[in-house]
Amino acid sequence: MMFKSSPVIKKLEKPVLTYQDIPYNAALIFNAGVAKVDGKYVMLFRNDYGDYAKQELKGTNLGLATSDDGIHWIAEPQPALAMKDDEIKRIYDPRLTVIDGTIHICFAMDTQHGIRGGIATTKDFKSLDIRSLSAPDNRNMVLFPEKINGNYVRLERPMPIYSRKRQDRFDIWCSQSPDLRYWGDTKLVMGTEEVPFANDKIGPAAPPIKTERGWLTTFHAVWRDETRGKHGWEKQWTKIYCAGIMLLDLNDPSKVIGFSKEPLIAPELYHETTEGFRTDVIFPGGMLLEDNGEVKIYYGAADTVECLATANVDDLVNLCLQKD
Ligand code: BMA
Repeated sequence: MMFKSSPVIKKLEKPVLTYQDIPYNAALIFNAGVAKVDGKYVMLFRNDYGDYAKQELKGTNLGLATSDDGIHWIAEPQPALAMKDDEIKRIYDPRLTVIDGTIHICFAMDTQHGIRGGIATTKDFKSLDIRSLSAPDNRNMVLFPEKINGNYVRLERPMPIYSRKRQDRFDIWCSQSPDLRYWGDTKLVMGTEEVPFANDKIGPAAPPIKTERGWLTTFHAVWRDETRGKHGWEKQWTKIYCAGIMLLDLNDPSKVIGFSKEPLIAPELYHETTEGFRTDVIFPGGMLLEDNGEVKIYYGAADTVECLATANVDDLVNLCLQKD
């Protein structure tokens, strides 16, 4: 199966951040969350550290980088955050949402008893005030940037196994909370079977942005091909990750107004398809709407580097509304 990015997408030819830009031990720099705070861009990225040349990974921490233009990034001298104890193995794949001036971080947490989705607030990216941790297995949580009908809203991706015939048929769900702590009123947003470029699983990607026509948001979609052999460092990597785009109802974000039946971003460039830990992976975690209508989409590529693509907001909305 060959996938192509939508013509509305412009990719930067080179990644915006790689392990070579990091002043401490780093190997894979990817799946970052990005926000604009007081006019400055901040990026919280995942660092699987170890030795890139030897293809050895030793652990995961989160690093912070800042930028004046959203393109050129400077990493802080030390890692920002890590979490590990008898129960917690690591936290990873952060997504950032600013709500009423407060930075919220959604993250995945691997524990001895399963994968939990966490939501925290932070003032300085050095410590987290954890507001909720889901029951396992759940991850890819993203928060909407404002309360809707008085409640916080998140997209999430629980991982049912027994009830989905022991296959990865994981879907996108939506929950609400009055206080970020107690979550409920959970509704299905989109099932894997609805997405023509997914035969395995889907999940939320970057936190949504608001447009006049609805909440615009990316998702990741996984195509599995068991005939594919070695791609990247491991013996076998059979999955291809593309990004999709959808529009959700402003008043009830569990309702899909429309979505593109074709991928928005597909793996095509050398650092997306050929070089890296798990090639053919596009995994957006940050999406920003600029005043001139440009949308910046930050995505991890090949689970190895952090990249940027841009598109016009109206083009993205039109892709979702297109009838096929
Ligand atoms: C998912 C997560 C992501 C990763 C992706 C591709 O299940 O682990 O962190 O980018 O797989 O390996």
